[in-house]
Amino acid sequence: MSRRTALTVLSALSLGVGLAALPTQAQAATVVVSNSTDLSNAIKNATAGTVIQVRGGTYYPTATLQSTANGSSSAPITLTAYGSETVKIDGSSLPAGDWIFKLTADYWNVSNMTFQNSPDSAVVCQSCTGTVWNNIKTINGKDSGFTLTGDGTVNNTVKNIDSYGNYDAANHGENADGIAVKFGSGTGNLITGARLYNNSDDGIDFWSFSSPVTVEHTWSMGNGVNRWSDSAFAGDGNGYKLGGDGEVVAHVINNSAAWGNAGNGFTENSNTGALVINRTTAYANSKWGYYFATSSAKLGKNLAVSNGSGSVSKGSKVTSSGNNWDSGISTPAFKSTDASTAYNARSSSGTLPATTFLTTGSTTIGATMN
Ligand SMILES: [Ca+2]
Ligand SMILES: [Ca+2]
Repeated sequence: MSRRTALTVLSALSLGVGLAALPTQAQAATVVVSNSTDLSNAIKNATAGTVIQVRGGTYYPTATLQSTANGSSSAPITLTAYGSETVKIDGSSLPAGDWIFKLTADYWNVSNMTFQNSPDSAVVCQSCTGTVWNNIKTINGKDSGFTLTGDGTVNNTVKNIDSYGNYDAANHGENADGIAVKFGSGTGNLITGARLYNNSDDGIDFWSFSSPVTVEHTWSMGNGVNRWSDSAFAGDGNGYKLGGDGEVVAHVINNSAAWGNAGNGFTENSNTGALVINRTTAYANSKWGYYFATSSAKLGKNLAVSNGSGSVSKGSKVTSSGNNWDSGISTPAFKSTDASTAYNARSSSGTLPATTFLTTGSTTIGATMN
């Protein structure tokens, strides 16, 4: 070996040692953060397999937390609370009109944290594929709590979310929904185990989304009630607003409930598609329990009680079978009409709290409330 060759080998070795300490894209890195700057950077710099663990506390980012980096189905990017610590991301220090958290990305798993006091929408996932949201709260913001939007919104799961108290004062409450899946398309999106309540506009809104979304085990209540002494209040207050803007789409709602909303419990909102509404309960909504005037909805085994305008308004194209307004179907008695337990803390696994509210014990009609 010549002297020159030996030096080259030595140089390469020392370089190699230095490089080995740097993370590469192929390596999964766990990052633990405890301040807003580190949180922002960790989200910005995440790559497939990155796990971001956020220490307990309340964080006040001064710019939207955001990423366009994709995980993959085998190496998602994870953003979650550290251990069982309580994490709140608070939008109070953001400029007016900014969102707290925005992903334009695929395969993120976000869990166990609260996004609160946003000056606009709290969480927006734009053209996302394969994201999983579990045990998050989007609360007390100035537009919709949680939003999926854009074409290419595919196979996302929103599980065990609480979204409440959202109110867009600038528009007198006209727009702030609990969950908005709006202005976009893409299949395989699921909302399950959600509580959507006391928002100024609707609990769920699927305005101008052209692909079917599935909702199950979800409660939507108390939306569209003017809780802000807004003299020009303009919230709609539908529990489940299932269309709009000319879309014709067969959304599916299973085993879910709507109560105490200022508008309708469940409504097509001009969607003429073959919506499927199955084993749901509408109780004490101010307008109709079920309003499906122009769609070819299939309403099956639903239970409507004490809604202001009546149980159902349905057009000639609706298929209605086994609902308590259909002939020969009786109305089982509720075990409880006291909703207080429905607002209790969730189970340790994040599922809806146990309640007898609106349960009947029936195995054939209405939501099971779990
Ligand atoms: Ca509205
Ligand atoms: Ca709305």
